[in-house]
Amino acid sequence: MATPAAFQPLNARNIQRALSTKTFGRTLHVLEEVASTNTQAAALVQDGAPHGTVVVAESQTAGRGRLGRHWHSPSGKNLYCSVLLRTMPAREQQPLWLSWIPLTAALAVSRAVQVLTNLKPSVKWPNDILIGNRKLGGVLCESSGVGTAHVTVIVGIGLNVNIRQDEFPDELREIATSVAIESQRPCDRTALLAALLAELETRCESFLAGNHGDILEEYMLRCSTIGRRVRIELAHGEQMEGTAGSIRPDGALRIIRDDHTAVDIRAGDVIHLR
Ligand code: BT5
Repeated sequence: MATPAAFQPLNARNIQRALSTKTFGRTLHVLEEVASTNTQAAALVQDGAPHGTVVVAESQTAGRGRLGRHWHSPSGKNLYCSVLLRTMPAREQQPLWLSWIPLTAALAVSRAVQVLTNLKPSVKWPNDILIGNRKLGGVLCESSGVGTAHVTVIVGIGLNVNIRQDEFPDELREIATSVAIESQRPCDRTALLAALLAELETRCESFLAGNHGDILEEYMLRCSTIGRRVRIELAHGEQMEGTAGSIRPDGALRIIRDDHTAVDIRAGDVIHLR
């Protein structure tokens, strides 16, 4: 009997057949094991890889989160991929786009999961994908050449697809989830990757066409941080508590503190308190 799609290994031919994109994934590297798809994509930048190149791996031995944190990347279960962005808006729009790319990627991932399942993941500012309070996926963007004519951004996406709860290590079991756990059925990773690339490409094009407001509006609607009591952990160990008010046009999170002053946060970890 044929193996159901959900359990088939990823391969370039099947992924490319499933693609509906113009550019994203048309140059595609599918690897069995890699240290980090972001590191692999960075090496391809040096070789002149085109805009929309995708690296996807069955497993990562040194998958990374932000600030050098570890990303749990067991083989054959989930999606670990990196998308190379080279097409940038005009110089003066670039800082805005660079701050919106991670948020846009989180939005694309959550929308792709919704398209293929009965689930509606939220985004936690800036770039976590959640179901309830559990983490379904995360985004790590790494840029180079900022301020020059050759800016590149690697959008790294980790998404838990078919991993079971008992397969997570102890430290993640209570805080992480997967598409299969939530929808109670396995999910076809090839179809999910193709949907994700389509959602990401559409939003990147939309931003570059000047429709920045549409992405902000969509993000606000999907963001479970808005209206929540939150603690922000800033660099250097500083902390702040307040209520998340809104997302600013530049992608910052506006916090209203208990003394009613507003602070815009551009980088930090957010903890949803209640
Ligand atoms: C992220 O970092 O959420 C970004 C993760 C990006 C991973 C992708 S995989 C493809 C590409 N190549 C890479 O090397 N990386 C990218 P951060 O917000 O810092 O969250 C990291 C934290 O999430 C960890 O400290 C754990 O608490 C938790 N975590 C680790 N692995 C997880 C997993 N598989 N599912 C859910 N949570 C996880």
